[in-house]
Amino acid sequence: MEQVPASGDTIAAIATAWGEAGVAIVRLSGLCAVELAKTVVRFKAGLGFPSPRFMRVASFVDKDECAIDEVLVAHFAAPKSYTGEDVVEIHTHGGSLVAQLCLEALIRGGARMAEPGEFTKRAFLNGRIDLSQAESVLGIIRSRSEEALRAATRTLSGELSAFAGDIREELLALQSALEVELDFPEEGTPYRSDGELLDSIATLRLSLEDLMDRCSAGLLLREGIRVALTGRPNVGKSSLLNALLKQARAIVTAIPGTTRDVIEEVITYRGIPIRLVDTAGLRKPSDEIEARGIDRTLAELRRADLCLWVLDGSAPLDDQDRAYIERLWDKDHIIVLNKLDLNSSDQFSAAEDDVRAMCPQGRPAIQSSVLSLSAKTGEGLDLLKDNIVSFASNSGALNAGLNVTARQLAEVRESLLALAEAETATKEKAGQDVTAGLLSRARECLERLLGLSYDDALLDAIFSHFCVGK
Ligand SMILES: Nc1nc2c(ncn2[C@@H]2O[C@H](COP(=O)(O)OP(=O)(O)OP(=O)(O)O)[C@@H](O)[C@H]2O)c(=O)[nH]1
Ligand SMILES: [Mg+2]
Repeated sequence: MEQVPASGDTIAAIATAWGEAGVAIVRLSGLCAVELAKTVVRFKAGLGFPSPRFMRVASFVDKDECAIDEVLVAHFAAPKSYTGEDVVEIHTHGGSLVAQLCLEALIRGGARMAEPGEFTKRAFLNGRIDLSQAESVLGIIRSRSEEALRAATRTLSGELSAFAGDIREELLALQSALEVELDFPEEGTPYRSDGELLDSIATLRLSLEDLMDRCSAGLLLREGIRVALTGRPNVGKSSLLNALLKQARAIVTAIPGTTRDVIEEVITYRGIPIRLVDTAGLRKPSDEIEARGIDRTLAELRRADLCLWVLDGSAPLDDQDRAYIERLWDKDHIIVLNKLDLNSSDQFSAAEDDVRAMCPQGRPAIQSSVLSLSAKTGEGLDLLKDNIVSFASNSGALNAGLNVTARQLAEVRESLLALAEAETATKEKAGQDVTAGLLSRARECLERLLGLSYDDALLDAIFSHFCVGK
């Protein structure tokens, strides 16, 4: 076999999932990608390594030159490849063994096993994509619904970079104009009155809010909304979970205290993943196990985006129900009156009114609704799902959602906060230097979002979420 100089600079990994499949792909990237590939593949007589952007059939051979598999070799030359370096892909037959043998041979030849996400990291470091595009690659891999996938693709195609990039440039222009006025006051009176400055900041804030809405929508499309099914024992929480899933996932019995642990399942409705979390009924626990379950219920209640508080609508509300409902008014919730099949709909309407009447006047803007359904017959389930989705899509930006990570969303939020402070500072005449400083802070957040400024720790944090081979 040919020997090539060891090169830690050339990375290799299996890019396809482990397990039986039609093909498996071993990917190489770096200066020695072609040389390394040549050590493990043999082409038919008279044929050489494929030209860039071509594929060619070859034999994958072991160290004794025995053919192990018939493979396809693809070649993407630098700089027009995914990573911006020489990339070679060896497509073996599926199943894990051949690809594993091929990878091991390449490593023996001098390639280094790629870290998770290292191909995409190289694409970023070589200027092929910016950081927001790199993170959207992960979004594409993780998408569970078509809508989430579209949001990720929009981001990969550069929509987020263009949008956030434009806002960043406007922030920079405004900040520079203010700094010029500060540095050269003798040039004359400031051309920008406080009124004009406020108008410019307000316009930028609107754009940032729009960006924030689109990013929140994208995150929601990918991660879904977390909905906790909570309530007293025996009201039908697990029955509701099963009915929404259309499968008997959780154990249901007439014995109060059946569910002990948290059960989490995802359904997709109108393109939005809904994470349903069934919990143990709340009451004074009868044993240690139930007590642990109830601790978990309380933790889920805090964690959920939306709480479904389930009541047995066929029984009158008692003081304990009222006490629990009183405590719901701090959290977005839907109150569900279950077991509609057991009573007349008039009785349920009266019960709904009863619960609505408990809503204290003038509470902060939480979202709250009350509806009746039957987990047993399925009546009212679509209405419930519509309510959950309309709660989730409150921002109205779902169709334009941009795929972002929680990190990126936090940068947009931080930028918006700095801009709001700049607005206040200008109104309070705190001085142009203060406003300029806050505009600069808002801009820096967007630069971190776009990856115009980053450090190794940030890159490591981002790419460690990727799979090996991407
Ligand atoms: N008629 C009728 N019975 C229901 C309905 N939903 C649940 N039940 C019954 O109510 C009882 C309790 O149901 P579960 O789903 O186990 O109640 P749970 O709230 O999960 O109870 P815990 O796990 O003990 O907290 C069972 O006997 C169910 O068959 C419904 O819509 N109509
Ligand atoms: Mg249960």
